[in-house]
Amino acid sequence: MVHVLEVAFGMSESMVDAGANTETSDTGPPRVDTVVVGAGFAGMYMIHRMIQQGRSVRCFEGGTDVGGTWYWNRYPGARCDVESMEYSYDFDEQLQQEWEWTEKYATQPEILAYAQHVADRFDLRNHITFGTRVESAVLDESAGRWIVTTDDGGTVSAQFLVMATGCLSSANLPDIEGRDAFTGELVHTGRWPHHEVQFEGKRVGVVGTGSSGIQAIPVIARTAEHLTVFQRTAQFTIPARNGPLDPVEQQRVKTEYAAFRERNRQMFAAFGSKYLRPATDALDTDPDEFHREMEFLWERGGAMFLSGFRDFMRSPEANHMAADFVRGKIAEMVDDPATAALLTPDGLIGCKRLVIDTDYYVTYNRPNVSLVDVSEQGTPITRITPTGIQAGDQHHDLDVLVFATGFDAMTGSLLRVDIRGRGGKRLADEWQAGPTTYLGLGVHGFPNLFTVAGPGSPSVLANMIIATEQHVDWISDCMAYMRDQGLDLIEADAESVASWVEHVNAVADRTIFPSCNSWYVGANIPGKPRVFMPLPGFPAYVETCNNVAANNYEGFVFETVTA
Ligand code: NA7
Repeated sequence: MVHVLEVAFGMSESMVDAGANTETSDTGPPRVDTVVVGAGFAGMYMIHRMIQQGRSVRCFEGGTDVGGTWYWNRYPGARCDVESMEYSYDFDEQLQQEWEWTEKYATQPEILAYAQHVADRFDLRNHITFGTRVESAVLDESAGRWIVTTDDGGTVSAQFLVMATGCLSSANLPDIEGRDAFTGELVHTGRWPHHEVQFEGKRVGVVGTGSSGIQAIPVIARTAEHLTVFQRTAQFTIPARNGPLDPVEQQRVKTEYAAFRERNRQMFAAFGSKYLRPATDALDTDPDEFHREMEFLWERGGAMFLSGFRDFMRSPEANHMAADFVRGKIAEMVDDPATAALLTPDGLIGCKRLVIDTDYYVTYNRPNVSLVDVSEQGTPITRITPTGIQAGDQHHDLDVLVFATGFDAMTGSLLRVDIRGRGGKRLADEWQAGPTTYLGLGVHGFPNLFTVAGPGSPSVLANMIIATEQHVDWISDCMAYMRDQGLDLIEADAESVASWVEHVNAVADRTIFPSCNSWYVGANIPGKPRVFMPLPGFPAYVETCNNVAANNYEGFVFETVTA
């Protein structure tokens, strides 16, 4: 079926079977109820819900398989920082009972295998056109439909357009002079090739020390002849303490999976309820007691490190206490004091997304690893040469160059599609000063466009699978409501958008998050407007979404299209 679609799009835009359950048309492009962009975890579940509702759905995916983030980020050491028993779908009890995870934190290949299993189990592939990107989506206002055009020249008309394009999917490959002239192998962690990249006997350079670099560096160091890490900003990372998943623990969770999920949904970031302990404020804690607790948290490891005290994410003073503790640990772990000093971050901890690692800092004790400071105070990279990197006066000879330089987060992939709503207005223009949404789900002027994990929703500040499931359920329920009520179009009201943006800022301003130069505020992309994009606090957000739905989708406006 998919093959028919791809071929037919190239030949004629009408009278084609655009895949499972698709309407045909003799006057225009093939019609479906819903177009989904992206076949990561969000898109896959969206397809499933559409099938359940008996709707025709067509998903376009740039990759050759499902998995999204876990399809693209196949770099060595890639691993989730949410524990396996929590980083999985909870919409199907049988699915969560039958899947067996092997490690506390799952590797990329295991998560990808899980995504593939879900695609097969729920028969999703028939509805996905792989290797095809959506280039534009233009609203036909009179018909109330989205005309979606793909990079193979195909066009499809849809009532609903669901952007499941991912928050960390538009790779940021810095435009450094000479980049394309490098004669060795040049790769980006977020676009890792499908062939095996060889490090053995090679001089490897890694640019970037965010989560991707920190995961890849210890693994590459094991085989590379020499590894040079180019660090612009030091990053805080906490030991993951990963290991095999205890089968008894896995079984115990499965005996009460629904309740376990529910407890996690009540957590700030929708994960980690099993680590909940009565928390106090660091500023009110006796210094010895504080230190004991910090040692405990460090030994436990993992992303819940900063939940140990209630004021870490609210009070800069308390946060500094946590940051100083970790700075002390770095000094203990790294043998060479100069290297330790370079690896020690200034400022607040957790303000940029906290990284969790396996053997990161101690990797710098290896004789085949060196660290180069490419910050303004050090020797910034001036250009890439055919044989390496020029930083300050020094040329570093390299055979393989790994860019672990992150993503144009949250809006990058959305805006890569030329989306035009009412009056032909472009989403990219409307968002020039920063993204504005209602609930992170709808945009004024763009009826029947839904963004899954869009800016203004918890998204990257929550367990992503759970956050996207909540969005997909909300969107699907909304579509069902519209069908029941005979409504064709839904659009976020301009005032609701304005007050939602204010709300997101107010909530974020009660935390330390907006204060540093992170990808949460778009600071990693030159020229990107500085706006804090995600909304902290999953449970309160879900309650708001539920109330909006219960109040007949308050803040949205509905319309009926008369033919
Ligand atoms: P991040 O966290 O955005 O990290 C990117 C890293 O690349 C960071 O250290 C950057 O330094 C560095 N960078 C970016 N551009 C350059 C240039 N031009 N020169 C030198 N260094 C550069 O991306 P990740 O992929 O590691 O992680 C993203 C998320 O994915 C992560 O938070 C997890 O949620 C999973 P900077 O700090 O900007 O100075």
